Amino acid sequence: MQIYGDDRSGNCLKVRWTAEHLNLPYVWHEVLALTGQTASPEFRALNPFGQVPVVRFDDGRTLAQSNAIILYLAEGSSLIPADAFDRAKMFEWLFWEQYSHEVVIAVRRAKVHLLGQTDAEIDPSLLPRGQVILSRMNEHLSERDWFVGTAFTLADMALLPYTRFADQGGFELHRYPAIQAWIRRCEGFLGLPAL
Ligand SMILES: N[C@@H](CCC(=O)N[C@@H](CS)C(=O)NCC(=O)O)C(=O)O
Repeated sequence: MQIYGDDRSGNCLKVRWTAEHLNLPYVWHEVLALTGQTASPEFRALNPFGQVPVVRFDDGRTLAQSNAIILYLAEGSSLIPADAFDRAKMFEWLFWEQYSHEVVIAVRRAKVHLLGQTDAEIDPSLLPRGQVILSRMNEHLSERDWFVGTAFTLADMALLPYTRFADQGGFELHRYPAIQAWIRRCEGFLGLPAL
């Protein structure tokens, strides 16, 4: 399988880490977002929406949207709970990640860290909205080790990369000790070096 992704992107890292964890062989093609590379006709042929990550399988079929990709790769594995309710809770976090978390935490981090924008250029609502999001996660993780059930699932996989990068967006992770402990647990589970 060919993975087209940008290693600075949390959406892309989810896909890489899922493939790594499941020992799925892949070739990584680095495509830099925010530089126009995703707008080339060659890339648009892979993903007409012009976004990474996108995966091309050996039979030529392609799949975009990070959470759709990790769900497909992890089908039948322990990363997806067998219990229907736990599986639905995992989906609850996956949808929340894309609709509420990524659009705040990842967007502010991209503006600060990747685009070098100043506070004056950035939507001022992103910082307080992100703080509410991180507080909500910290509260949830104060009572449990993983987002769903008693084991690492795709809910953790999806929420990990941009949460781990949150400091780069001006969010102070030291204010959220349960999140920090969860990040260390995830790094241990996935074999990632600490940032
Ligand atoms: N919902 C999509 C979002 C993908 C996305 O926003 N990708 C960004 C990079 S993280 C991108 O490729 N943007 C196009 C560009 O900036 O060139 C997913 O989860 O895969």
